[in-house]
Amino acid sequence: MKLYGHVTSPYVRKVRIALREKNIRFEWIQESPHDAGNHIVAMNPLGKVPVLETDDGRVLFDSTLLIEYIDTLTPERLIPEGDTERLRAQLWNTLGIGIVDATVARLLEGRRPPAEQSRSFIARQEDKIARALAWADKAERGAAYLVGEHFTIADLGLASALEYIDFRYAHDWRGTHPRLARWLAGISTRGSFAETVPPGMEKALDAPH
Ligand SMILES: N[C@@H](CCC(=O)N[C@@H](CS)C(=O)NCC(=O)O)C(=O)O
Repeated sequence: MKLYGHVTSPYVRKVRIALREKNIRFEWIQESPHDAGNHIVAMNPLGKVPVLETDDGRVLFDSTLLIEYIDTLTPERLIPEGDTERLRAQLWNTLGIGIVDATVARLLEGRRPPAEQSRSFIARQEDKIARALAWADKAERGAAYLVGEHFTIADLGLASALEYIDFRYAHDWRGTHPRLARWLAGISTRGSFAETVPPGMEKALDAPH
């Protein structure tokens, strides 16, 4: 199968982590929807990455759907099969998606010409991230994994979101959320995380917090 998307996209990274966790081989076509002449809009009318082309020629888009598809390809599931556990795990993943969405929105607003930037829009995104961190720190139960006894979509979604904060909105969230920081330190050592760190992110992760 072929995965389309650029290396710094947090949504693309989630899919790469899922593929690595499940030891699924794939060809990675490093294209951004912002590149001139890119193939993304021809495959995804929304013009976003990640996009996946399956071995039987289907084209799928959106990281959440791609992980759902990838999860069906091997028996060990990232998305728990029981209704209650799946709902709990997907709630954590949804929190992670919201953190990434807010961090991306904040980043893009900050890249507009200074005179066009909205300070209140940026503050709203920062408030969302702060509330999500507080929610996660309170709800986290102090175990290696957020749901059940294994690594799931909950861990993938939240840990990749927290590392994305370090990459694009570096601030001392660990000082105020030590439990969450401890949990993340464990997840970050996984091969799937260590091997998918985008260039420039290593420094952010190693920086003192
Ligand atoms: N909900 C989508 C979001 C994907 C997304 O926003 N990707 C960004 C890259 S980080 C993108 O392609 N942006 C281009 C655009 O919005 O025009 C997913 O989970 O895959």
